[in-house]
Amino acid sequence: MTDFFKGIPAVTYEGLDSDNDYAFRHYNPDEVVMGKAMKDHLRFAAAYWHSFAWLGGDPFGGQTFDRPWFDDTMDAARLKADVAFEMFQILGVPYFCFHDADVRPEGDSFAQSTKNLEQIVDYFAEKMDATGVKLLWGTANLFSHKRFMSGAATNPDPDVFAYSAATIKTCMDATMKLGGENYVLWGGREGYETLLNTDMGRERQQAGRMLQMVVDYKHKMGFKGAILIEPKPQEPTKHQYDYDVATVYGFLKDFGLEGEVQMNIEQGHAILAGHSFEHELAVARELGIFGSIDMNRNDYQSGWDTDQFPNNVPEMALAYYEVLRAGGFTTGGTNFDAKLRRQSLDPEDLILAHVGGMDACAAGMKAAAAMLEDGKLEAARNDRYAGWDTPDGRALLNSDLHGIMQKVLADGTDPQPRSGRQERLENLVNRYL
Ligand code: XLS
Ligand code: NI
Ligand code: NI
Repeated sequence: MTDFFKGIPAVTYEGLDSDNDYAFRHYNPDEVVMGKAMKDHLRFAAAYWHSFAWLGGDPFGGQTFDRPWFDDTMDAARLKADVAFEMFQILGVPYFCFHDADVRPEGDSFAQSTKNLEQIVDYFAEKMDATGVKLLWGTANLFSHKRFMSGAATNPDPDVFAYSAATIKTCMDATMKLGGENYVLWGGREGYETLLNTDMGRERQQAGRMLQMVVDYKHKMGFKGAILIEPKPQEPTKHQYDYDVATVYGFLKDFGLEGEVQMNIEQGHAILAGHSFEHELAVARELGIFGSIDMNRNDYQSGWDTDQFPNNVPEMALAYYEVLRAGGFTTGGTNFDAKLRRQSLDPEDLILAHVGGMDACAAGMKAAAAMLEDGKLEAARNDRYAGWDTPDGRALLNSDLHGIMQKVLADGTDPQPRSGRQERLENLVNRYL
């Protein structure tokens, strides 16, 4: 045991009447909701990078956090792992997620960085065995080091493409070895700053080829998990190629990968793209590519990714409603890709941020389940489209313009507008919160 979280108790469910900061008021892991335990609906994961590798900097100031593992040595990496697993246990999160760069020191060569990663992977394996904590997904950080400043797969320099491909292989190997349930690719610096120096056609081809190689390797190594792409419209580059779910779907189609790759959808990225979170979830569901979620929250006034812990239950209810309508998670889960504010210095802040986030998700999920089980919202939706379920409605899409015109003339078709009943439905949703 380290003494980082000294004095902080394991967090358990105490229910709505509890006044204890270190208790869940909604998240009751074994409570059954719609035939499934809450922990299996939500599949919570903690993100290594924001919780343990982020220094607390912003564009105007550097490090604010003071953590005993902020050092580029293997000993520090092991201490960081010790503390991370202590947090997973305090919270009772079943999963975690990491990038290579979060967990191991950068070596002075590719070979050394790989060796460092392998050693930490062995250390993780022991800790996972001892605690039962599992890996939701692994990923490669192909954006922080300056070698990636002009992109990874989309770099104008083929050496960077090669370095990136080799790095992805080591991270897929690490994920496989730890029994990870998914492998994630967020675009990082796959985008551009100015068209004046950018060959967009080449960059797209390079990105497509890299993704094909990832999928080939997945099959070759026998990885049973899902490959997930995480769309984001801006930041760090001005124009990110993986703008949103619909854009990524077009890209997947182009490279013949639509049956191979699913989406990891982040709330904050949806907001930056000018969408709601539930829009992105619904698009992925309708396209059959829903995978997992990164559950942070964006500030609505800022134009960047603020990665705050979630606390808005009504929004989460609508998001989990779409997740439940998609059939829930299979390999995916709810990853907190969220970070503290840089003034939240204390170890307690890190625990309480997760407690609040998990509870807000649980409350949202329960409300979503109640809405779905009651069926009033779906009944109203079905009623709105009921005309399409009549014999005439069904025949329409198999007809043609000429035939339809003949029928409109024969029937004297004269459509009458009907209310969309938005306010009534909004009132209905509020009853579940
Ligand atoms: C950045 C992304 C990143 C991914 C993992 O905005 O959210 O944290 O989740 O590379
Ligand atoms: Ni993000
Ligand atoms: Ni993310």
